[in-house]
Amino acid sequence: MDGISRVKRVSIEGNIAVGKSTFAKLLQNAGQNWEVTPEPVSKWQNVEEATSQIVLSPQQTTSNLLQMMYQDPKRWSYTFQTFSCMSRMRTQLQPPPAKLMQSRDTAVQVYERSIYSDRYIFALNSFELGALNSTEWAVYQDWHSFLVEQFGPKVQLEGIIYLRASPQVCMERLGKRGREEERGLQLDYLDTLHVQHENWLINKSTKVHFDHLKNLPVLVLDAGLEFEKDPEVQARLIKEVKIFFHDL
Ligand code: UDP
Ligand code: D5M
Ligand code: MG
Repeated sequence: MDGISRVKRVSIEGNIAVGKSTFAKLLQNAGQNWEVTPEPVSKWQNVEEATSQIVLSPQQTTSNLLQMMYQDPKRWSYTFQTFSCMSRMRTQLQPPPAKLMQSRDTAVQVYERSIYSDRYIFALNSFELGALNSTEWAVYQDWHSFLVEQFGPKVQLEGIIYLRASPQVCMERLGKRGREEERGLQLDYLDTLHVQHENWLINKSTKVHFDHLKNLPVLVLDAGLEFEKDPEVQARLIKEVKIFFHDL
């Protein structure tokens, strides 16, 4: 096996503000044989910078697509889904760093969310809530399937870590984080996203369209525990992840 195909790919999934980025940092500091790629939220907050479009005048404002989507979901959800999925696609197509390819032990590239949660959590949820209409949903699914099929093994995952907590806990953490664009988010919205995660990763009732996703190992971690400041809880969670990686 060559270096690239020996590196396993795993995504961290979970509701908004459950603690994915916090956990990703802990994981990054806990081992040499994995590399964690955070979610590119800043790109969605400044589209011109992310797409290298030159800002022509100081008066010209930058486009915060995350904010636009939350302020006017029907107008901007489709645009947001195209941009977030493209940015995740780019991330998942990057070759792993040399240190992982040279590693003799199990090496793992870890992503914060994936092109699969984009579709089976957010885009699906947006369609069910009416923010994507049936034409937009059909077009989205068509190009999403086409891209995943074209890129094949390059964008496949070998496992998923699901950080699971109640929507109430996520709501508290969301408030604590205080991201400006998310100020108007209601518990109801986190409830719907929670159900999407449960249907996809626990009940397996979400219809998925790619064979490799059907029997993907899922490690469920109790993120309802306060892990950010508790080294004992952290050690327990990291131990579970190490065993999961070892068995991939
Ligand atoms: N957080 C917390 N306790 C935890 C984990 C996270 O209070 O055990 C806080 C963290 O400091 C941040 C917020 O929850 O203010 C959201 O965390 P993060 O950005 O990691 O969540 P994500 O949206 O990436 O899942
Ligand atoms: O996720 C970052 C923020 O981006 C959060 O407000 C959810 C939103 N997000 C991420 N991906 C999508 C898609 N595909 N559609 C709609 N909204 C999305 P966080 O959980 O804070 O790391
Ligand atoms: Mg995050």
